[in-house]
Amino acid sequence: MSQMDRRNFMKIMAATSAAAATGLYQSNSYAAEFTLKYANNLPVTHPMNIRAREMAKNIAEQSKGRIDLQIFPNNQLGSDSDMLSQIRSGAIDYFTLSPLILGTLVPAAQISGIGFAFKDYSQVWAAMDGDLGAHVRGEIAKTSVFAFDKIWDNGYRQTTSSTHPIKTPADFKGMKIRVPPSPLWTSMFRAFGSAPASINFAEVYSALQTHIVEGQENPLAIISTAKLYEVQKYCSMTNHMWDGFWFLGNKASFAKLPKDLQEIVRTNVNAAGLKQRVDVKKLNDTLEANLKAKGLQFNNVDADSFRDTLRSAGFYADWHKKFGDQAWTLLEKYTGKLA
Ligand code: X2X
Repeated sequence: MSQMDRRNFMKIMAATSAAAATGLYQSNSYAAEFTLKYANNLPVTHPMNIRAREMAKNIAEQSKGRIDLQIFPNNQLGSDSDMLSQIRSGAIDYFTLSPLILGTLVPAAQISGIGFAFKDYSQVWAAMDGDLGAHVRGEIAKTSVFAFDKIWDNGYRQTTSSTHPIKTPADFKGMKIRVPPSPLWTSMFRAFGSAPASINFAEVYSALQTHIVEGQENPLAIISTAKLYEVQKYCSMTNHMWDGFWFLGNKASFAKLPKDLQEIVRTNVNAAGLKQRVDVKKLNDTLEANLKAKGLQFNNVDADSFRDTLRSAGFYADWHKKFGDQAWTLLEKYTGKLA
């Protein structure tokens, strides 16, 4: 090899392995007819990205290479707020987002995040695969984006802190806690008397590390894969809400695909979502011992006292009014009476 060739070769090798390490690299040796972008906010090791990579491979195979679904994990394309703008405009084709953050665009979508609403997963999937989910997808479809039928899982959310454990509702009083950008999240922690700060997930690790906030709340699979245990001391199993990820598509982009390719995408997104639900639940159910070994101190709480605090603060009554009787009845059809 000449000096020049060698330099180019090394450059290409470096670029290739850097791309592979970040999960950006897609091994298509030919140009696909449709190159589509799917972006998300989670680390490459989270089940969401593991199942997404498998899904992209299946889509490439089943479409005989006509679709190349490129994955941009870990906020590579920006924060959730940035990616929400990108999918609205069509700069990206697919995006997974919490129903509550989607609430900044579609307020009705937040209803699945009402505190202490779903007692267990049988209620969650009955509601989200049933009439409540259908209602929300109908509201989302009034915008430039749509949601695939099967919502992906995030899990029941737990509270971490660098200052003190949350044992009773009073421990939330005055706490500087990061919440994702969403009116419902802010309202819920105000009802607990906390001082919530809206911060995109992309900034959470550094916000905790630099003590801009004391704590945050997320399912164990995220506390683990995003290594939040490195900058937190306590983990309180508050289970204060279930959260998922709507798999969103840009309508105009999807409409450009021939019907057979639409069907391949739809089938694979929904199938991967069902597998991801199983993976996420398993991780959330088994990570406690692992995180304890990494130094997090765990405690359980009495959920009823937290629910009572929200009830006394008027949280359920306020949101019932905001969502309206029809939507609230759909929620309570699955959860039972909430207030
Ligand atoms: O922002 C969060 O905390 C996260 C990762 O759980 C969501 O996407 C809602």
